[in-house]
Amino acid sequence: MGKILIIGSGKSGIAAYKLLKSKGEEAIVFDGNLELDPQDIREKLGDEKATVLVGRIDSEIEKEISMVVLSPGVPIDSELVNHFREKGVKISGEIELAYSYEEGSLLAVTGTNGKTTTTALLGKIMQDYYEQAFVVGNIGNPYTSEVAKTTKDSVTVAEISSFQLETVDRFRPKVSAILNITPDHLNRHHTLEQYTIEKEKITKNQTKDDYVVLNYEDEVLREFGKVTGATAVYFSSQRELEEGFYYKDGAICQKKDQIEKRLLSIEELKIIGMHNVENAMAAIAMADSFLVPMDHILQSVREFTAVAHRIEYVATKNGVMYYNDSKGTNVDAAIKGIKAMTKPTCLIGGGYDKGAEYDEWIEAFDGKVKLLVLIGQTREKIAECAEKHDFHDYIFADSFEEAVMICKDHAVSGDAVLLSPACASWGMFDNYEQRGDLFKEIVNRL
Ligand code: UMA
Repeated sequence: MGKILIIGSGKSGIAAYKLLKSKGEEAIVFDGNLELDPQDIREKLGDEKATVLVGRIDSEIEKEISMVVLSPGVPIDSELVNHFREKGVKISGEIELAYSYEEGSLLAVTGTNGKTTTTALLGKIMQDYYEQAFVVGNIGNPYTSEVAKTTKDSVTVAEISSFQLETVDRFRPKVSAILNITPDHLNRHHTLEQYTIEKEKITKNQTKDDYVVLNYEDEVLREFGKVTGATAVYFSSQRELEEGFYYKDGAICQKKDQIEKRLLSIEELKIIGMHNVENAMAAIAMADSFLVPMDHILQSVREFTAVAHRIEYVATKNGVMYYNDSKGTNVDAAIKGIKAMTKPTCLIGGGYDKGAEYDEWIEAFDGKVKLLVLIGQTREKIAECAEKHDFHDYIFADSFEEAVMICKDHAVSGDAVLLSPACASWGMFDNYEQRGDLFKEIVNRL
């Protein structure tokens, strides 16, 4: 066997290298960013002798490569990847690589929104009940960094993005979930149809012995449940189902063999908003399909608190409440952010352009947004869209710090300030966590 080329020296690439090395494989790390220093990367790899290439790959080295492992951020149709594909080199992804070493059971969550909260909640349920449970994937902890510790009795809960699903091959979760599908990442997947195909790949190798938890209120997913190879389990926030999990009269209910059970009142939840009721139902349905006893599941659900950067309360300054929803990286997520607000709100929006349309977000303002402060690459595009919807109370800020200060100056006691940008952070930040952390830091300094 030749050498394995890992593309990308971020979190996933580093973890993939360490895993391969521990398994006695010969790996090389490549990163396309010319500004990176190979020595810094070797340090992160913890291997002074590692072959690290930045910017280009020598033809001598190229000849030895028998497989390429992509980091999630690397598009499968990029020039470099196409080049290797044309040469007949096997292309895989970091998730698929990790899965090839999985010894225990895997549960996997995808969807446009809610996947981090659902994964964290399901992870807590599993960690409370089983001796060994890992929480990995898009949530920020690469699967390759944990998989070597798995055993036949361990349980792994993975958050899987559409990027990561592009390269799955044998990946087969015992229980999967697709929470919802709304337009996101269209610059990478090009069309909503292609994005949907990527999401549905989470069930690619599942059989009727496996389960897929689906949102009944998403028409595409409702139909998908009829054709998928896995056993479909539905949840709904809108109606009573003949079988499955649903919200009714202030409670999460389950119907099985025509018998309805009221599982818990939503007042017992520490996470707010109907979207979180959906996330809780999905996690409960997944754990139930995995045969965790319901009383254990519900105890963990009652204890679970919100994930950072998701409508996270930061502080109250001069009577103004500040909320960090930096994870509102697309229109649908940001709609949930603004919908959760009950006060006049100064809203910070804008960032990296993923090719989205902002109409539905502006419509969701619903008279609550007193000022929209726009930042980043998308600010003109959002302003044009706001004009179209007769919303004129916006302002441009040239820096993130300035945006927060403008909000501070305009908000009066009783108002709220919300960072929920409807855009990715790239271009101004490395990731949404960094954006949210800076927001919290500035607010706490006020
Ligand atoms: N790079 C190349 N060539 C390319 C593209 C990137 O060399 O064509 C290099 C970059 O120069 C950089 C490195 O690859 O040095 C970055 O790799 P990456 O973008 O895959 O980032 P990682 O640090 O490995 O983080 C990835 C996920 N990032 C993306 O999907 C963009 C993280 O999800 C995930 O937490 C991590 O793996 C865990 O394994 C973040 C994300 O934004 C949170 N996800 C998107 C989302 O949630 O919407 C999908």
